[in-house]
Amino acid sequence: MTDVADRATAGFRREFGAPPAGQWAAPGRVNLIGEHTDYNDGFVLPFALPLRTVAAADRQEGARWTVWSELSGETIDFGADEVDEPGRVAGWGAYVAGVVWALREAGHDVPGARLAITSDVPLGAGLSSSAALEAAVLTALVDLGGLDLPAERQPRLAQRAENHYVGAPTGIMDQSASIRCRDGHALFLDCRSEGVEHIPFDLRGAGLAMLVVDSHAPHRHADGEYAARRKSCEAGAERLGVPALRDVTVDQLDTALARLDDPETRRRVRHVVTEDQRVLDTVALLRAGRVREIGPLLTASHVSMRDDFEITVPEIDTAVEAALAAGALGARMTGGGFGGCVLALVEADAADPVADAVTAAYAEQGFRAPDHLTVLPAPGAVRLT
Ligand code: GAF
Repeated sequence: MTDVADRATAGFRREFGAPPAGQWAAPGRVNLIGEHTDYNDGFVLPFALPLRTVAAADRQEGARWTVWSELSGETIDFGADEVDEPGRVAGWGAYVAGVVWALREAGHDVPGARLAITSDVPLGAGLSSSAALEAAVLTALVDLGGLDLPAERQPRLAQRAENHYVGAPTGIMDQSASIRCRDGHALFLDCRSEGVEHIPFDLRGAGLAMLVVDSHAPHRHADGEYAARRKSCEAGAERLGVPALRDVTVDQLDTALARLDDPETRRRVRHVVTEDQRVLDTVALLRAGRVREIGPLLTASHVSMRDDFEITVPEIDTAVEAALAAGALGARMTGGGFGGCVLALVEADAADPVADAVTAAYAEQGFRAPDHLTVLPAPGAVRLT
């Protein structure tokens, strides 16, 4: 198959009979650590994948947007009327229309445009294909229209598209990762201030590799469960009298837990508070160049997601256990949960044996065979041509 960017340009030419004015690429992500902390105003540490969504685009007259998607094979067309009424553009088109809507809502003079969209980011694997789509479209429209919207303000706008137009109550991590990540670095993001620090993450230099295993576990009620976790966290913060769970430190945790009478809320709070600390500890190790030592923090994060936040599924737990038993230095589910991918930090020469061990464990359990790839931190959204 040809390169994702070449396919976007070829698709644009075929659909619209002319070359595009440019191409904009935005990556999917994995989250190294810091799960379900973003909407609690906490800390996250994602990095961008070398898998990208590309928008080849050009301006067109008037407030009209015409969009071809390689994946669906459809071309959709909508104007300002449809955009201004959330719900009128559905399916994948809602992510595109949502970005136009959020820009217009924020007072930007959004240029009409024709776009051709291609992607290497697998759908439904928990690798942020939706944020990659939003970010590719957003950066294309910002550049085409010469809009005054610096990169640091773009994630909030893309998140608004997802929350209010698409209707998914997600935090700000995925859009920030797709837009703000840097090659060779993980993105340490404070989700309250939106301040970032680019943390060098030199896996190769440390003789290590990051294995990403796609569990292929069907997403079971993921949307409703995500919203339920978010509600529990908000209820916990309210009961504790803090603006968000970010405001509870690990030193205060026992006292805080003693004030909560609902055992489920206690578990949710414990996950978020300890997870924030694990992000800070991981960042401290990476800053000191002690990459190999982050393994136990990754595994502790997984245990917390499994036992306290209760967002893992048997396929995911099997992958983590098999990877650890085969010698991974640490392993955890990445992303929102109820399926998706597992990260395993491994010695560079152990990636294949660990992947084989996971595949064998899946066969033994009768699960559909997993896919895997090894990844290095890639750049965030960028104009290609
Ligand atoms: C999903 C959401 F989109 C993110 O905002 C984040 O909450 C994540 O789940 C869990 O850490 O990817």
